[in-house]
Parts: sequence; C-alpha cells; structure tokens
Amino acid sequence: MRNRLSLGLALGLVVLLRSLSLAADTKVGGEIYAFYSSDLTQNGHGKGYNKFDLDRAYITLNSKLSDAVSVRITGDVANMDGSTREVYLKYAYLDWKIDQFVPYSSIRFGLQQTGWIDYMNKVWGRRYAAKTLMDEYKALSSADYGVSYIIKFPKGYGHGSVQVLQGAGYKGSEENRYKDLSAFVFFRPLMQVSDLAASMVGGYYYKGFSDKPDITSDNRKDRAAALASIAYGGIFRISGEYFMSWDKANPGEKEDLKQDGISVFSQVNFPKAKSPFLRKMALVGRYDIYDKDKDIKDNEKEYLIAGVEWEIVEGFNIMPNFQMEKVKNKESERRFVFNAGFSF
Ligand SMILES: [Ca+2]
Ligand SMILES: [Ca+2]
Repeated sequence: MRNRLSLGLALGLVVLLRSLSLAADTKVGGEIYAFYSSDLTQNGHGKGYNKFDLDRAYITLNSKLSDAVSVRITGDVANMDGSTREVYLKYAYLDWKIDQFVPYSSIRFGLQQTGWIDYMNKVWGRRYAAKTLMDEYKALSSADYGVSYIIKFPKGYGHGSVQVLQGAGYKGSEENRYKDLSAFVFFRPLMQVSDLAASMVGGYYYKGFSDKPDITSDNRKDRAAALASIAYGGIFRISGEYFMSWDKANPGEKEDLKQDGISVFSQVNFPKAKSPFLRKMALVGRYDIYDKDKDIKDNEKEYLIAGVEWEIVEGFNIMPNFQMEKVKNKESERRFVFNAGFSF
C-alpha cells in the first residue's frame, strides 16, 4: 500500500516540478472513464442497484529526451473495493526510434502495452465504455514488462510489433524462467481508396507459458487473434475480432483449456448532417460471444452493448447505453449505463 501511495505522490511531485522547470519537453495528460450504471434485472446485484464509479483515472507524463528518445510513465487507480483507491503503476517505458539504423523502426523497453489490446482499443474507439475482447475476458493482460520491436509501415499502411514479455502482466510477478513471445501486424490494404482508407486487417500470435512456479515448457499459454474492419467514408464502420487460447496452467496438466471469443462491433456517424448535434453523434452496437471452455457445452456467454455516443468537445465523450450479459440457459443480466470519457 505504501508503495502505491508513494507512486501517486511521486507522480504529483513530478508534475509540479516539471511545470516549474523548462527542462526536457514534458507533457502531462490524463484520462478519466466515469460511469453510472443501474441494474434492470434481479440477477447480479439485483434490480434497482445502481452506482457511480470510475473505470480508469490515468495520469500520464510523456517526456521527449531527444528526437529519438522519449519516456512515458502512467499511473491508474485500483478498482473500488471498500477502501480508498490507490494509484498503481500501469506503464513505465522508454521509446527509442532506431530509424537511422533500421527504417521505420523503434524499440520500446519497460512496463508497456501488450500491443494487440492497445490497438484494438483504438479500433473499437470507446474503451471508456467497455474493454475489448481479449481484455474483457482476461485472455491477456493489457500491460506487461518486456521489450518490443515496433515497425510503422510508410504512408499509413499500418504497423507491426514483436514483443518479448514477462507473461504475468502489470499486476503479477515473474515466478518462473520462461518469457513469452508475441507478434502482431495491422495492415490497411485500401490506403489509396479514400472512402475505404481506414479499413484494416490484423493478426496476432502469442506464444506464452503459464505464470505459475515450477512449470515446464509443456505448460503453455498460447493465444491467436484476428481482426477485419471495414470503414466507409467516416459514415460507417463494422469490425470483427476473434481470439482463441490454449492453456495448461498447472504442472502435470494433460489437456489444454481451450477458450475462444468473437466480438462484432459497428458504428454509424452522420458527418454530413446539417445539425451539429447529429454531426457529433454516433450510433454504436457491439455483440460478443465468449466460450470459457470449448470442451464443455452450454457455458457460452453473450454480451451486448447498444448506445448513442456524443462528442461534446474533443476530449469529452458521453455514451448512454443498454447492456445485456447472458450465460447460456441462465437468466440475462441487463443494465442501463451512462459512460463518460474525459481526457486532456
Ligand atoms: Ca514468465
Ligand atoms: Ca463451451
């Protein structure tokens, strides 16, 4: 607890000191994801249960040491659990552009994004309302310790990365000698077609090992994922993400635990509408199916989000929405949620 509190103090102090000095080019940023939710069904907390909460409160410092080297540190707050919410470390890494040696390339070192989830959040575009597939169903931690090689293709055609990661994520510690290897690529094949330029495909493979002690190389934690997204002229976008995972978490385990999930999400915008109210609006829908064990029948879960989003000003979005979660052959949980995202 001490450490977390002092991290919060340290971040605050750095912000203060930086604002007083004219040293390295340092920017302060923040992201707050606030929501109000109200249960519409008896399941879960029960009909009428409602609460205000925060899903994220980032404080980020980005410092440019030179044209090639920059450093980022980000703190976030822990979940609401009945005591004060502590600040913890989410990211702390260095970016080093090496394009004078290897074209279009950079290296990232430290506590950093597991790249697939980070970019899927951008494709989904409303992390303040919900996590994306692999994050939501805990197939992958959204941040981990390690080193990445990152390549940005010229002319906006996409980017890719190869990462060596600890495996246990930003909330865990290393309990074994194994490191995980992952690679992804996002590609925009229609960059030259203006109305379709934002369309993309992506692929991901994660070759990992269980995070428990005393494991062998049999104790795998492998994931694969794919994305296809079609965008038309700032008016319409539909995307589909799929993942599959294979786990032998414990020493001696013979069979893989196999999971998979699919998420389809879509948005409609009205960029040519006369009313500014409509121009800032998006209709948003998403539907997931997640299977937590492929060898067991009737335990699949559906998750639905349907809402309307407004950008009030840049950095301030709201999205009133309806959500439904349902495990097969069980009663559904439904709720109304008002999400708001603030960033600066
Ligand atoms: Ca490991
Ligand atoms: Ca199943």
